[in-house]
Amino acid sequence: MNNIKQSHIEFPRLKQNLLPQLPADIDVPTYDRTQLKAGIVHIGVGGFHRAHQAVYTNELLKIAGNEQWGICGVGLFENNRGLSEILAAQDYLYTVIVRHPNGEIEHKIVGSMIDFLLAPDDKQKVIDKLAHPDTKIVSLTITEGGYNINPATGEFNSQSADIVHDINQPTDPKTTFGFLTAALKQRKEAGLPAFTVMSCDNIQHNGDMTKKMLLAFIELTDSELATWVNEQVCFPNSMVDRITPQTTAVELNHVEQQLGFSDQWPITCEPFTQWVIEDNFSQGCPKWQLADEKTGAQFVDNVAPYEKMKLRLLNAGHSVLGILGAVEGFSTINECVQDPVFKQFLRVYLDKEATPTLDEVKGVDLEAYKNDLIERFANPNIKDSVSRICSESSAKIPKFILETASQNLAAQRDVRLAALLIAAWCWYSDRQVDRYGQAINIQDEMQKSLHLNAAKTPQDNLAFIRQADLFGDLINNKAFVNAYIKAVHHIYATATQSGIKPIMLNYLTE
Ligand code: CS2
Repeated sequence: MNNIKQSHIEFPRLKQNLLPQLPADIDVPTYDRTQLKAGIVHIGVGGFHRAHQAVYTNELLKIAGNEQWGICGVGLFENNRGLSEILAAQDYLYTVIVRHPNGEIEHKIVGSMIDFLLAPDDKQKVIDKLAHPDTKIVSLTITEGGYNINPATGEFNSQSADIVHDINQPTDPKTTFGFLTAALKQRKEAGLPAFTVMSCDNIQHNGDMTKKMLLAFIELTDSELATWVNEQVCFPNSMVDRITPQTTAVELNHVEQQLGFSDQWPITCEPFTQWVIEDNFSQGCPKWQLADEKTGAQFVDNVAPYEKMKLRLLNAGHSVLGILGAVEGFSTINECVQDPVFKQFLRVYLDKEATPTLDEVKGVDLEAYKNDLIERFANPNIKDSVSRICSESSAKIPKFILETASQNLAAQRDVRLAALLIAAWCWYSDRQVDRYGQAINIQDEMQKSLHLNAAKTPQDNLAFIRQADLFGDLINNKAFVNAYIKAVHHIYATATQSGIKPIMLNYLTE
């Protein structure tokens, strides 16, 4: 949450004892929160978790007998301090503002979170919480970049500074893997059963991937523990979906003006929500499917086709709009998709490049899914920023776009639109401005190297895609290289004068 103006409070603060006084049309927790135990510890409490898993859990807790499934949030970084203080001041309650395309708004106070620990304050306390007998599930939204995967090889990156630190100082961890390992070791030594590690990040096979990364980390120091983890810890795969823009001052003001109280970190999100999970838990799991028959989670044997569909249509679609939109000077995703050229380009990308790589998804009509997706992107009341979508592109593009492109190349199918997207990413990493010369605020762990490599273009046309840690051996693929060089020429020749739309249009009519 950036740039939120802290208001000078005249409004009563959201707190447990305020709930009985709230207007009847606000959906409030009806269960006794004092009875909840933290069966779930969640690492990475961002907007998405609070609009998704915490909401499903909130609905579940309304059904008697589920008191063991409260959530304790964990923030690993100093920059989670603001959130930690806000949640503590609000008895861990917060408001979810669901905005429909027709302007209708629903308000919900979520009560499933009952505690929050900030790791920099007391790391052992976090380890003890994870190792507590009540903790049955440790869930993660640590972003695509949080898994320490080398995007080109798919292997664990054991060289990163924080990982090296955690290997050398296992009782003073910094990374998720360090904390999980310390806690699992403690559980093993205490004779306690393992918890489930449930990734809720946008990564294909997110459970399998988490298992692979965690085991690779533990193997570096304790192969006996690795064997125990391999045998005892379950890592369900899951597909998660709900568009949740960053909170801005608009939402704080909305709560004050419309609801009459102060919530210093409400969440806004779209009405659509989906969660498909494998039923694979070390110590049972909440019956999230019972939460609400309309929006309950779906437990399935194989999540892979759902994940692939979502990553390659929704997340890739976001990246297509976001990167090209950033060059064009758009600031929100709905603005992008309301532009007919962008909308058509997106649809052609989804139909011609993404869809041929998808497997059949039981019970899902892909045409309807894509139509709905475009409507979701166009929701004028969800002002999802282009900068949120473009943030950490170096972790997203390999997963959202390049895996699809590689599959298309192997099958000798077209990759022109993906190549244009990568060329646009190169141009904006190089120039760091939009077509009008307005600075683009790029947030990316790899920003420096992206810029340095991109800036060698157009003298060295291929410098950007020569970054093997992002693009693997794509540089050796003639069909991709040809499409990419062509796209680079177009963008570098005309983006500043006439923007990217004429080029996109050209690609659609060619
Ligand atoms: C977005 C996702 O980060 C991104 O680029 O595509 O955050 C997306 O909004 C969510 O996955 C929606 O479920």
